[in-house]
Amino acid sequence: MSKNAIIFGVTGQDGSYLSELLLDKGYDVVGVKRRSSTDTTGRLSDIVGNVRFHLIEGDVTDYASMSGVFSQADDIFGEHPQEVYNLAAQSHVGTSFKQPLATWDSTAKGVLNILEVIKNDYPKSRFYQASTSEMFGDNYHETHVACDGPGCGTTVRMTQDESLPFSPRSPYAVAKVAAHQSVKLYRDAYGIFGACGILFNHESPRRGEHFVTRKVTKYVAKLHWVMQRGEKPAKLGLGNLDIKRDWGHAADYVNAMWLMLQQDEPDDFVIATGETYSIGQMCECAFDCIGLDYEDWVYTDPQFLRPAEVPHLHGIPAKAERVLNWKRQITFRELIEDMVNHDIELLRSEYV
Ligand code: NAP
Ligand code: F7E
Repeated sequence: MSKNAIIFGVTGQDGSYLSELLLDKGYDVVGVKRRSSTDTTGRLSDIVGNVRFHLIEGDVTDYASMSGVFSQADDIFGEHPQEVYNLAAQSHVGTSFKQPLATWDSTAKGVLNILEVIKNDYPKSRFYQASTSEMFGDNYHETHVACDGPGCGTTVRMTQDESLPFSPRSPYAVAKVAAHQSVKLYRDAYGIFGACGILFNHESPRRGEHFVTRKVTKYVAKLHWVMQRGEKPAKLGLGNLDIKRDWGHAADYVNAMWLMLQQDEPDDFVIATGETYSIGQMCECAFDCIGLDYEDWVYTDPQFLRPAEVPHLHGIPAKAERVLNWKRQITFRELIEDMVNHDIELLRSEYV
């Protein structure tokens, strides 16, 4: 039997990787993009034109629009949508402090709009919700572990898994908790197949340019070319360099989304690498790709500090490894090298 899926947020980083994954698996895909005055399909350039990929317009903040998307997908597939992936959100944490209501509308209310359409008219459609490690906020499990080295004793490991209560630290995270709990409620109350992936940070060469990894790899790429001309660029302003994140590759993470909708029962899963690095260590890795020391090029700019922070993320993906048989394939160093090399190539025509 042929498979089909709707993807909300198809123009984003994850939407593009997930579309490619599903098309490779033989799915018919309806990708939903919101109306825009400029073209937002840059990340989809490899698949626009594929006869099994159908791009339609819709805005998750509008119930009528969601209802219309499902009807259109019905017509395109010739049957009810089998799988529905919701990746749509205002996903920048820093921006959510400046636009809390717009963030709420797309990130929380948008999910309820889709859940209501499923509950009312498409109860057999399986639903994936893009939950986030940001929901844990400043909460973590503490474990004392032996550390290497003479006289070292023990060290405290701070980690997050599915059993940890949420403690959101931004308007974005508050909206994501509301969405996450709504999916759980619709699962328990109405029997909807709703699964939430609690994904830790994942990046790629397609990452938005205002997230910290891409901001750094773009700067490193520029530095690479400008130095070859014997010029010296301005330094890079960043926020807090001591914050720690668990960074994986988006291509690995969309596979986990798909696996969650192939299970017999819906459930929630932490998807992470099990490693954590500070922003400073990430910079070190990126600048290392071109043989430079980041401390010579980076300074702290207060405009990038947030009113509240999530200081330490370190996910334990044991449940996903056990139940989904999922494991990340791409290491942290490979991820950062992939991004730096991509950004160097992107700038080549400007400098050569
Ligand atoms: P992204 O690149 O920012 O993509 C977000 C997508 O949502 C874009 O396609 C955007 O459309 C769309 N969108 C925003 N508001 C919308 C609306 N009102 N109606 C319809 N579409 C709307 O994010 P991502 O990194 O791919 O992440 C995908 C999802 O996973 C998001 O929900 C994010 O919050 C969540 N998440 C991400 C990470 C991560 O580290 N990447 C980790 C955990 C969870 P435009 O192109 O028009 O802006
Ligand atoms: O920040 C710090 C910043 O914006 C990472 C989203 O995909 O992952 C992402 O959220 C850390 C933060 O991602 C700068 O304060 C320092 O502590 O790259 P980011 P994020 O906030 O972790 C989660 C899992 C999601 O769900 C979100 O959708 O880096 N930081 N200096 C900086 N961050 C930015 N953006 N820019 C700086 O200059």
